[in-house]
Parts: sequence; structure tokens; C-alpha cells
Amino acid sequence: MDKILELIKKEEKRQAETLMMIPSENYTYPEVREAVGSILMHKYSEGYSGARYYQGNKIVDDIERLAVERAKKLFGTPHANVQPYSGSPANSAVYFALVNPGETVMGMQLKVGGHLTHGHPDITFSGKYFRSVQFGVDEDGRLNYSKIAKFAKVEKPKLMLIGTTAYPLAFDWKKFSEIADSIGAWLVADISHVIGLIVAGAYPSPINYAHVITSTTHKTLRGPRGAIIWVTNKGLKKDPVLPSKIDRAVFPGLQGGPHNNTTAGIAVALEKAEMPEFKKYGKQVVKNAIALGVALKMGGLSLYGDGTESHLVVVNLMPLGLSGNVVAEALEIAGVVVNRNSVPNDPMPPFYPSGIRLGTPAITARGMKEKEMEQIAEWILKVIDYVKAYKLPQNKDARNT
Ligand code: DSN
Repeated sequence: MDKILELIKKEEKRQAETLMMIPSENYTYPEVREAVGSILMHKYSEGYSGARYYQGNKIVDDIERLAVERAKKLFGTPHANVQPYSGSPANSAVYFALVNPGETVMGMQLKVGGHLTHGHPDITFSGKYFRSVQFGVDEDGRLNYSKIAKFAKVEKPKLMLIGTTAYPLAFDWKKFSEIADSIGAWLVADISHVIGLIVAGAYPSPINYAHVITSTTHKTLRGPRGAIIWVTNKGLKKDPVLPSKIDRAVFPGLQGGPHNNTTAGIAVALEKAEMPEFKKYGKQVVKNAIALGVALKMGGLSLYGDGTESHLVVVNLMPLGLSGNVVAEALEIAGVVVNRNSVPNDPMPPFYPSGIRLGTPAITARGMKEKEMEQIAEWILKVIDYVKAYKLPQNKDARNT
């Protein structure tokens, strides 16, 4: 057997035998894996259904048409593009379509739960090619919408790209849209982390508020690694040619041939997302995260936002004087796989942050419920007690990354 296939078997075992609690990870469906591993990957299809630069695309056209129809149906939008290779390319395409280099864009800081592509300064395209301004959270770990509104009035961003990778509380999309509308800015909602919860009705939907929505397809949606961009009715009203601007930004603006095998996998996941079981799943993800947060808090841990209204919990280890790296390593030894994460006001750099981020999407996909969350919280608390008791080195000499 090729060494690579052996390693895949090993990884399959690891994924089955540990608790996958990184909030952006999930288990997909066998049918999605079949689609992604299929012969569709042999075909080149630059262009869009019915307008390709290559012959032999009649079947691929049908597949992409179906994926687009299912994506549009999911949120009742007039337009969807299923070709972005992943979340960062999807967000890049939206910037490319809507703003020019040097213009002002606004997003949430990475250290309070934004994403690199939401305008992180200096090291990302979104902070290098645009004038990026970013907001944080208040002392209590909550977004302060009136402060953000004042900030937006002063900075006048042309585009606000709002989304979360670690902010545990629900967004008020209406307030974000009022802010964007008051300055004539585009509101782009990046729902990559919470799409499955939105579909289940367990998290607020930006559909009536944002002009454009982006999402990856492999997190709470449980599809393959990929992304979708939607133009909403509000977006179409603001600019009737917005769909073609988005499509042209994806191809030929930033990408070449779409990954047809991924497109098929996305279509399968979108069909699954319409099923009643998926709604139950999304709701249970949030119930489980709340139960996990309550149990960790009762065990004495400090939580970002003091709890959660989504699929994730961020533990602030600063009061314990512990490093996120050391706790995450110790948890992995115990079979609980989480990731280290920055917390608000973190004095440490992102590579050596003072928190850990835990999510319930994958363990909920395995059928776990509140009772299991209490058991898992007990194990996590035990591991943290162990780290405290043994005073393991805490990266005090960490270099600034
Ligand atoms: N890397 C993803 C996450 O872990 O949240 C976001 O793209």
C-alpha cells in the first residue's frame, strides 16, 4: 500500500478515536466523500454553466446548475456562485468585485474573533491592499454597536465584512445593516462558522440585512472544503449587476477552473441541509455548546463573552496564568483536540495565545448530547487541574510572531 494511503488510514483512526472539538472542523457525509473522490476531478470547466471555455461540459453544467439552484434555495437568494475554492478566496472575490485598492474596509479584529481576511493589517491582502479599520469588543467581551456606528461614521468604510471565527455570542445583523446603510457601505456577512446553525434557525440570519453573504461549506454545513457567495435581494437592489460582478471576480478575476468534484459535494451537502434531521442537528450543536460552557464555567473557568450563543466556547486562561499552547497540547494527549486561540486583551502573540477554542459541531455529528458535554467538561477540567498542579512551562520566553 502506498505510504500515503497508510497515513490516511491512521488519520481516519485518529478522527474516530479522539474528540474533534475544533469548531471549524466536522465530519462530512459518505455521499459527499464519494462525490469529491469521483471522476469529476478529471474535467476542466473554466467559465460557468452554458458558457465554458472547454468542450465536454454538458454533464458538469447540469451538476453546477443543480448546486447553484440548491444554494439559492437554501436562503431564497436571487444569485449564488459555488466556485470559490474556499473561504479566503470567496472573501477575496467579494473585495475584488466591490472595492478598489486603497479604499477603506472594516471588519472585526482577529484577536476578538474576526478572520484574517476581514482586514487584518499588514500580513493579509485585506489589510495590505485596502485601508483597513477594525473594531474590537468591550471589557465584558461584547460588541458595542453604538461604538462601531460612531467608528464607521468617522472612517467611512466602503465595505464592511462581518463574520466570526471565535466570537461566541450572536450577531445583531440588523444593527450592522443600519450602520452600513447609514454610510452607504456594502455589508458582507461571512457566515462560514455558523451557516449550519442559521439553516437550523439556531442563530440569527443576515439574509434580509447583508448585500452579499459568503460561507465555507465544510464547517457547520458539513460539506466538502469549498465556499459559496450569495447575492441577496438587498444586494441586487443596490446594484442590479452585482451578480455578474461577483461571478467575474471569481472567474476570471481570481480563479481558473472550478473543482467540479467539490461542486458536486457541495450540492449533496446542500440537499442534506434541507432535511429535518439537519435542523435538529444545528439546534443540538448550540444546545451542546451552551451545556459545555455552563459546565466549564461551573468548574471555575473564565469564558469569553461569559458563555455562548453559538457552536463554540472560548476559554480565557489568563486568570489561571496558563498558556493556550500548553493546555491544548495536554488536552490532545488526553484525546480532546481543541485549538489555542487569542482572547480579548491578550498580551501574547497569536502563536502563543492565552486561550483555547472548543466547538461542538463534530461531536454533535457523532450523536452526542448535553449529558456527554458534562462528561467532556469534567475531563477538560481534570486536564487543566493537572497542568496547574504540575506547573508545566508556560511559554514565557515566547518570541513575538
Ligand atoms: N481557519 C478557520 C477556523 O479555524 O476558524 C477559519 O477559516
